[in-house]
This record gives sequence, C-alpha cells and structure tokens, in this order.
Amino acid sequence: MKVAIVGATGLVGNVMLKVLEERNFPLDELLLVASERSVGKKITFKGKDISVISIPTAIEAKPDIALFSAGGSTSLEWAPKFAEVGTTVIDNSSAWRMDQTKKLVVPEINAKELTKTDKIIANPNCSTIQMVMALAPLHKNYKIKRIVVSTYQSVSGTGVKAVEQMENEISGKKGDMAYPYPIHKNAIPHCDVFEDNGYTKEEMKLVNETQKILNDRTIAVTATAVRIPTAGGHSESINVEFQNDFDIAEVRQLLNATDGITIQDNLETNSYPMPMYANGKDDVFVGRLRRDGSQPNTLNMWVVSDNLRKGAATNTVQIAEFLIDNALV
Ligand code: A2P
Ligand code: 11C
Repeated sequence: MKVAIVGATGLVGNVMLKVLEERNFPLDELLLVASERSVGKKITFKGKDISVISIPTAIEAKPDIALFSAGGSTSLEWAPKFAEVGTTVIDNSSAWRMDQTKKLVVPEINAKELTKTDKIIANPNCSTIQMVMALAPLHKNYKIKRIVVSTYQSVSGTGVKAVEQMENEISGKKGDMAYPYPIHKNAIPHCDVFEDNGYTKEEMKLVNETQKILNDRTIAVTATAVRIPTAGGHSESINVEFQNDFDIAEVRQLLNATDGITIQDNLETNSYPMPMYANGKDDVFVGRLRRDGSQPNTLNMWVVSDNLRKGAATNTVQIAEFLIDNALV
C-alpha cells in the first residue's frame, strides 16, 4: 500500500504515524504531506527519516490511500483532487461529514456500508465517536429515544496552540491565547464557533453526526460542550432515554462484548474512567453506569476516550485497515 498522511506535521498527523507504526500497517511507501512551509522537513518513521512533500507532489504519486487531517478548507479543496487520481481519502475534518453522498464511519458500527466507489470517507468528530461507540450496542437492543450529553473536552482537541496556552498558564509564561479566556483553573462552555441557534458547532456535531452514524434521524440529542484544562482525552456525561426498558447487568454484558469498549465501573475500588488514564490508549472507557431514577427507561453513564486516538487517528487508520482487509482499495 502507498499511503499519504496529509497534515503529517500536526497533532493528529503525529498520532497517525504512531498508530500506523504500532499496528504494523501494511505499508510499501509512506508519503508525509503538509503545507508549503514544511516541505523538506524530516519526520522519523520506523527509524527512517522521511522528507515532507507538498500536496501536488503527493497527488502526482497517486497513493492508494490518503489520511487527511489538515483542516476543513484543505480537505474541501484537495480531497476531490486525490479522488480523481484514484486515491481513497479518509478525512478527519468536518468538511464532508454531513454531505449526503459521503459515508461517516466508525468501523465497529457501520464500516460494512463501505464500497469501492467511496473515494472520500469522513471520520466523525472525536466527541461523537466515543459517544456512539458506547451507545450503538445499546441502541440495537433498547432503541434510543433521547440523549442529553455534556462534554468535558481536552485542550488537545483544539490543537498545538491550545496545549501551549495551558502549559504557559501553568508555568507562568506569556504567550498566544487559543481561547478567549484562560483555560488553566477554568472551564469554558465554548468548543468551536457559535451557530445562529445558540449552540456551538461542536454541540451540533453531536446531534447531527450521531443521527447519521446510527442511521436514525428520530434520535433526539441535546448537547453542551465544555473545554476543561485536561490534556489526555475527552470525557462525557451521557443521559440516555430508551424506548424499551433495560437491565443494568445486561447493559454491562452488551458493552463488555463490544470491541473497543472497556468498562471501568467498580465503586468499591473507585474504578471509573478518567482522561489521565485514557491518554495514549485506543479504547473507549465506560463507567458510572446507573439507572436515572427520575424517569423510566433512562441510563446515566460516563464515557472517556483519548480524542487524538479513537477520536481521530486510530479511527481513521481502522477505516483504512477495513478497506484493505475487504479489498476495497
Ligand atoms: P504545516 O505544519 O505545514 O502548517 P494542527 O491541526 O495540529 O495545527 O495541524 C494541521 C496540519 O495541517 C499540519 O500538518 C499543517 O501543516 C497541515 N496544513 C495546514 N494547512 C495546510 C495546507 N494548506 N496544505 C497542506 N497542509 C496543511
Ligand atoms: C475539539 N472535537 O475537541 C474538536 C476537535 O470537527 O474534527 C475536532 C474538530 C473536528 O475541539
């Protein structure tokens, strides 16, 4: 396989490299691509230095697969050009997610829908991926009616500038601000930009992407997304109402049997998911499972995952693996 990483110098691109290496992804050639500013820069992969190239040079090389994490506008402009030369693009930006002609894929849930003709495949938003991972097996059994979700999101979701802002604030150094307010010792109820309806774009991703991935527009979702001073992963408090009643022991069994989910839920040993411990791991961690006593058929859960891993790089690489395993590229 000839694979390109577009955005190889970025936070997610960097984790993609790690994930490809760890999973021993079948690579004949790896093209590392970034903006003109970075062309010629060396990046080490499996002990070998690889020079960063530009997007047009990468297109000339006609890779089989391009993993994109270089922002929405880069993706809108260049993904179709890769597709034209026969490359299958897996895009981590929000550019194509709600396009009706593009599939929005979490491999454990809906990769089976992919075909050879899908040349641009969208990777969902990090906070959506971890939520649907925990909810898909329950939706199958009990049918979700409504989700109320509040997120506690890591600064790594915003990018390098935000990680630096937090580090500078902790060490007392002056520097650029990625957020309109300090993040250290704070919680900012503002992830991504505000929309006309008073919600943020991040909150609306949780609504729209969830319905698309679970293939059910009847699921009602309302979200509040909050940035908190953590670096390891995103956390979510999820309140989910089902049409049918459930049994907590069965919920645990269903989640336990799901690939990519780890249950951490033992109150006697203070076992519950936390971003500090999800950091660097590929799984989605689920805990604090309990019935909502205020209304029927409703469950509360706490879900944590490394937003750069399953929320971005790992999910993208898993889609690529699915395409290869099923001879779709
Ligand atoms: P570069 O480092 O050359 O700017 P992050 O989201 O962590 O900031 O990373 C964004 C990634 O997308 C980087 O690798 C960045 O490259 C890349 N990128 C940004 N704009 C472009 C562009 N116009 N063409 C190609 N790559 C781009
Ligand atoms: C965050 N979820 O944590 C965002 C980062 O739509 O792919 C990823 C934005 C996106 O702020």
